[in-house]
Amino acid sequence: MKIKVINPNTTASMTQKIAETAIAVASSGTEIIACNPEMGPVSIEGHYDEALSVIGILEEIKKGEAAGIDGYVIACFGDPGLLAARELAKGPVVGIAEAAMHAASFISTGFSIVTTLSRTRIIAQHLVANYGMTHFCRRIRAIDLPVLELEDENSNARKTIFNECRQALAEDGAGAIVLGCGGMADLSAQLSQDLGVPVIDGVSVAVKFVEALVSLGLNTSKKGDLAYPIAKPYTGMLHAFAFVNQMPSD
Ligand code: 2AL
Repeated sequence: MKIKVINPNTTASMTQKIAETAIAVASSGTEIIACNPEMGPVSIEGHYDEALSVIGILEEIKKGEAAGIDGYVIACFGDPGLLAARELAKGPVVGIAEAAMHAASFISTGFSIVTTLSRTRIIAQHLVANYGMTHFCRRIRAIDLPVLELEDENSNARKTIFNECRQALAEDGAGAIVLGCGGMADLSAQLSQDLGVPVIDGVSVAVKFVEALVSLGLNTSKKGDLAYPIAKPYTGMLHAFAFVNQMPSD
């Protein structure tokens, strides 16, 4: 099967890191196609970045549908454009935040999220509520480092994340940690080992969830609100985004 893993920001080094993580967990019969949009923010650190990233994500989904992709991962912790992507896609689309939170709820009774900038905590908070995870999420913590610091080998991001996770375990009553950024995808194994609790990277679990759904023949429901978008003209710069070709439904 073919799974397209979309890094919603346009930083190629982060896309590469996400690709390596996805390939490492994928089954032998799974082809991972990792990409980032051509246009959009270099990092997603707020509502504005998130809103503008969605156009590029949808372009990648549209290209994926033409290329026969079986399922998608949206690899940014805000799960930007998730429902819009599901409208466009035949197969399953899974966001890394929903994947990580659901996985954490299977293996602990409470988790803490460790994310990047404080201003993005509200995005995670909205998702926790939306996904029915209020019962499980103990606390949303921020390390207050910009997303692109995670790409800098010389930054102290790793140490800062480790310390925040340790504090979460000491103070929050959490049994697991959810990493709150796609750029943290390479850190979960080492952190799990060092901290002695499950530290969950959403990229890995989202790939495995998509594999499970595709292999069970479970596609996005095309009944109701996730049906293909309504064909109508789009004006101005968004002219090319009008949905014109009704995808074959089954
Ligand atoms: C993210 C993420 O996962 N990728 C990105 O650019 N911004 N979210 C976050 N909270 O740091």
